[in-house]
Formats: sequence, structure tokens, C-alpha cells
Amino acid sequence: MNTQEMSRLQQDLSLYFVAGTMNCHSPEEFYRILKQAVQGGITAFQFREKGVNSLSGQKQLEMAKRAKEVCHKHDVLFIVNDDLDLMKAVGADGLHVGQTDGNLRDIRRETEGKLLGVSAHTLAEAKDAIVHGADYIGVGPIYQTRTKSDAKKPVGVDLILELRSNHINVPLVGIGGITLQNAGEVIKAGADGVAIISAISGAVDPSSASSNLLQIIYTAKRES
Ligand code: 3NM
Repeated sequence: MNTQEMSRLQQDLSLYFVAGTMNCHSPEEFYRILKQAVQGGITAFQFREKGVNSLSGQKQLEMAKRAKEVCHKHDVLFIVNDDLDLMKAVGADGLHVGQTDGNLRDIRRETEGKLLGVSAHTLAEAKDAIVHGADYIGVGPIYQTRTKSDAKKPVGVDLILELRSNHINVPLVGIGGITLQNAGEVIKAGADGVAIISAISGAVDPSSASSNLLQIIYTAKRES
């Protein structure tokens, strides 16, 4: 990735909404929330359809296609979580994987020409992801989260500071328990963006939640 592409990605990951239909009570509710989040200004979206009550097969593919259309109509990056076949079938912009989602070397080969994001919980995991060609790193959980049942112990913004002081220069996105109240400090610690489920999917008004978050993120970036 050249400098220009890297700087574009840093911008595009600023407000990264992550969700699946199971985070939103129903598939129609998911679609409504996503449309509102897009209107509110999210810059990237990750389709993360997994766990209890998630869609599978044709229904999952159809929803992924609808979600991609909404995102692309508004220049929002569309990333698929952990499902290479779905990423390909839907023509997503990239794939996001965790530490246990397979061999990174193979995944990088299969995602050539697409973005690859990898979740990391330690400096060693981040270094390993970069060696294998990750385009960005998801760092977390930063704070306590109630959304991911198997989430690790919160690492705080300290891990972001540690990665930056160890010359990790790829785009970093904080995830886990991020809200309007703490998004600014995640950016100020050195993250390029924040990834959020419940503070958008569970908001009374996902559109204003997104636009308020975006303002906070841009202000924190200017002040960093
Ligand atoms: N991944 P919320 S934490 C999907 O630590 C996910 O890698 C995490 O949800 C990680 O914004 C998390 O509601 C859940 O806390 C984020």
C-alpha cells in the first residue's frame, strides 16, 4: 500500500460500524439501523453475522448484498467478517478476521487486492498480522464490552500507545466498549478510528449517534 492509499484508509476507518442482524432484533431492524448509520456518516461497515439468531445461507447472502448496496451508494467501505466465501460472493471491499479464523498466510493470498483487517490483543499478535500483510489492525477490547461474550480482558488505550511506541504504523482501529464518552481518548492515544457495535446499533437514534461520534473523532484527530 502506498502512502496515499494508507492515508485514505486511515480516513475511511474513522467511524467503523460493526453489526449483524442479531445485534438489531430483526433483519429489517438491522437494515433500518444500517441506513441511519450511513446517513449519520459512518465511514466503514463490517457485516458480522455470527452466533445465536444469525442468518445463514441465502438469507445471509441477500442481506449482505443489501447492506453492501447501501454502503457503496454512500462511499462507505463494506467489509465482511470472517467469511471468505461471502466476501467473494458479495464483492465486498475486504475481510476482517480474528486470531482463530485460520492461517493468515492463506487468507492473505485469498484476499489479494482486497483489504484485510486482523484483530490483535497484544503487540506480538499485531506484529504477526503485519508480517502476514494485514492492511489494518483491530485493537481490543479497549474497554469492557457486553456485546462479545468471549471477549478478552480489556486492554485500555495502553495497547494502542504500546503499538505506536513500537513503530507499528499501519492503521489501527480500537474496538470494545467504545462510546461517545470515550471515543476521543482512543483516537488521541493513536488510533485512526473506532469500531463500534452497541453505541450505534442500540442508540435511540443511530443517525445522530453516528454523526455525534464522527464529530468527536474528527475533533480528536485535529487535536492529536
Ligand atoms: N471484537 P461494542 S470487542 C466484535 O476485542 C468485537 O476484538 C472485539 O461491541 C475484540 O461496541 C467486540 O458493543 C464487541 O462493545 C464490540
